[in-house]
Amino acid sequence: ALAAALHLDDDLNPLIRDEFLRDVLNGLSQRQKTIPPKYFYDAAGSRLFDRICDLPEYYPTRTETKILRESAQDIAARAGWDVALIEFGSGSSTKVRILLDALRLPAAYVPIDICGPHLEDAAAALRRDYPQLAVTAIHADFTQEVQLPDSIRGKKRLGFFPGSTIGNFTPPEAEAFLSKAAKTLGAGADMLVGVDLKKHGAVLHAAYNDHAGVTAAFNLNLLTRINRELRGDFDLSAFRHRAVYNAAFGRIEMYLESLKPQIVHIAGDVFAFREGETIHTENSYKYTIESFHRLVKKTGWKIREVYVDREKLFSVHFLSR
Ligand code: AVJ
Repeated sequence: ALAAALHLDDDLNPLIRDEFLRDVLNGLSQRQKTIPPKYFYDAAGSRLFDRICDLPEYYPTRTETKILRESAQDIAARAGWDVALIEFGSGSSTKVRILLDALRLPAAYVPIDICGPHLEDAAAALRRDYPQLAVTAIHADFTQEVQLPDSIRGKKRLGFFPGSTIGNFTPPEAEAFLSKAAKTLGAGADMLVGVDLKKHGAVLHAAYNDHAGVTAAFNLNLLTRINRELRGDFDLSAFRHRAVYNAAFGRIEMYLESLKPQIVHIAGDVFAFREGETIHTENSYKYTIESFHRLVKKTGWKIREVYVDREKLFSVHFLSR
């Protein structure tokens, strides 16, 4: 209620808005124009992402959900009693319910998300469905330093980073994030990380080029957001969504491609696009179990268990400090 009264949404949170402007002006001044994927998640973008998760081509969500259901008891036994569950990039907080149902008297749930309105809605729904659970929502960009609430001081922590959100980081960034999370969560903490696995390029291509065009709408919504929040004048019909699998880098790359030579204004600045010129909007790295474990070994975490579906599409890793 306080957050709603203060209008703590992305459009009006001055810290996040200033950084958005800086990152967009900076990113569009590079030779390869680029905008960080965290800016996809305004209220409309968060809703579009929820629709992506339900697409027939987008296998990660339903596969990870199945893995979590099948491993929930094992996860709960490893995590123990009275843990504080902290989720990085919690979105609609759907998957965490599988853990909350299996964990032994969880002490608290701390969802962290960059999208204020989506976070508050998800937190309210959880408070309704889990009245015994202390839910402390943190509206923040988890790629920056996040201060955990005093209410979970002294509690054993379980970090939750599902969905292969870690794939948005380059491998060195992923390593740095895991090292920082180890420090934030503290001694004795555990962490569950969902990681998408390398597979046939055609399966990956289909997952990011869905027939219904939801991924295209999600990508293009970034331009709508710039138009609204940063006084931009992007013509949405003059750009198209592109997603390709770069096998050499082991990653899906998403772009917005200019369909003609054109000039765009943002907050008084001018940007020229050639026909075919792109804005790089997202990387989504894919790992093998071995390559992810090599990365984890360079951080403060030990690998306790890995849960995988039968088809080896997706993996969930249980890490301990
Ligand atoms: C939220 C980063 C895991 O990379 O699959 C889905 C985002 N982009 N479709 C992903 C996304 C296009 C998603 N992550």
